[in-house]
Parts: sequence; C-alpha cells; structure tokens
Amino acid sequence: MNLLNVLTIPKNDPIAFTFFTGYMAMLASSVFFFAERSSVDGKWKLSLLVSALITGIAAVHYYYMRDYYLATGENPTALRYIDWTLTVPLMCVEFYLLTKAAGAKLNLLWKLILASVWMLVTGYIGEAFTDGSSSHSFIWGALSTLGYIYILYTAWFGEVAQLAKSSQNATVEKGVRTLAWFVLVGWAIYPIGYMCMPGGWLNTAFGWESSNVDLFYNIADAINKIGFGLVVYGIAVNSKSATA
Ligand SMILES: *C/C=C(C)/C=C/C=C(C)/C=C/C1=C(C)CCCC1(C)C
Repeated sequence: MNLLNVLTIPKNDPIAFTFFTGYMAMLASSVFFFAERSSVDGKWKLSLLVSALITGIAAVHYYYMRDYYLATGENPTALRYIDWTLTVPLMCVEFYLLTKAAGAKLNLLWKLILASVWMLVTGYIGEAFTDGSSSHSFIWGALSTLGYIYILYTAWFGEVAQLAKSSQNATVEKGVRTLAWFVLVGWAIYPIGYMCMPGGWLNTAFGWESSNVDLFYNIADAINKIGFGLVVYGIAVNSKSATA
C-alpha cells in the first residue's frame, strides 16, 4: 500500500479526481435531500428520504472506494457492486412511490428489483471474474443488458409509464418521464464504462493499457444518483403548489 498516494491526488489522475468530487457531491446531496424533507408535503417525505439514502449509501462507498483506488490504483469492483446492489433497487423504490397513488402494486417493485439484481449480478461476474477475454466480457455484459432493457421498457412503455399516465397528475407524469430519460441516457453510461475493461470492446478497439472503467462509473453515478434525487425533489415541490 502506497501511503503517500492515500494522502494526495496525483495531478494527472482524473479518476482520483472524480472519486473525491463524487464523494463530496454525494455527501452534500444527502444532507440536502434529508434537510428538505421538512419543506415538502407529508406524502413526499418518504421519497425524499429514499433520495437521501441513495446518495448517502453512495457517499459511504465512495469514501472507501476513493482510498482503495488511491492505495492500489485498481478498480474497487466489489465495493462498486455492493453500492449498486443497494442503490439501484432504491431507485426502483422511487418509481414505485411515485406511481403508488395511481395504483402501483408491490409486485411491480419486486419485478424491477429482480431485474436490477439480475443486471448487477451478471455484470459483476463479467467484471470481477474476467479472464481478460472479449468473450467473457461480452457474454456477461449481454446477459446483464437484458435486465437493463426490462427496466428501461417498464419505465418508458410498461407499467410505470402507464401508471404515471393514469395518475391524472401532470407533475408526476412529467417527473416519471424525466426519470425514464435518466434510465435511457444516464444509465447507458455504465455499459460504456464496462466496455473499457480489459477484454471490453472499447478497451480492445483503442488499445488501452489501463482501464477507464471508474471514470465512466463515477461520472454516471453523480449524474444519476443526484439527478434522480433532484427530479423527485422537483416533483415534491411542484405538485405541492399545483394540486393538493
Ligand atoms: C447508482 C447506480 C446505478 C444507477 C447503476 C446502474 C448500473 C447499470 C445500469 C449497469 C449496467 C450494466 C450493463 C447494462 C451491461 C454491463 C454491465 C453493467 C452492470 C455495467
């Protein structure tokens, strides 16, 4: 373990930079979402608490991932996937809470959680047990993508989209559509990061020696976790002034 590296960020290391900013941003967002619970309607307090938990859980993991990365220069794959296994299901909870008033059932939540666990377990096998070959990375990446597509479909056309539409609440409908955009564009950054690992298509195509996996994951996490929370916050604030 290189102790010197633990104490400072090398100038030419953008990955270390994003680990530090990511950590602070998650922590600050968590405080913000938690504090703002007192300024929204009762029915939104739980949603805001979930937003605070998502960024809070991420902050704790960033604290450890940052140090792990600085000390070893390697991807903190296990910590990363533990973080996601907790936070992605919580993002599914946000979808559920937003559409609950329109009749969302618990089984919708379970289906989304199951799809995310599938997506993450297969992704983890793809990354953690890589033999550096393209076929390993491709097969597990493709299996993982099935889970991703299921969530994407549910958010855009399936139950979540339909419930949001039938909610008769324009703010909820618009908010859920914005979250669906996050899933389409923001979440798509993750498979790009995955393809940067040795054996991944981007890594092979550009002949990279090092892996830029964490750069993509860190940027994606900040966009998605904080962005999701802000959209939910926006819904809570706007529908308070619109309909009661
Ligand atoms: C806060 C963390 C979030 C929103 C993480 C999302 C992660 C994904 C959407 C990961 C998707 C993957 C694929 C679709 C294929 C390759 C393997 C993964 C796990 C990177």
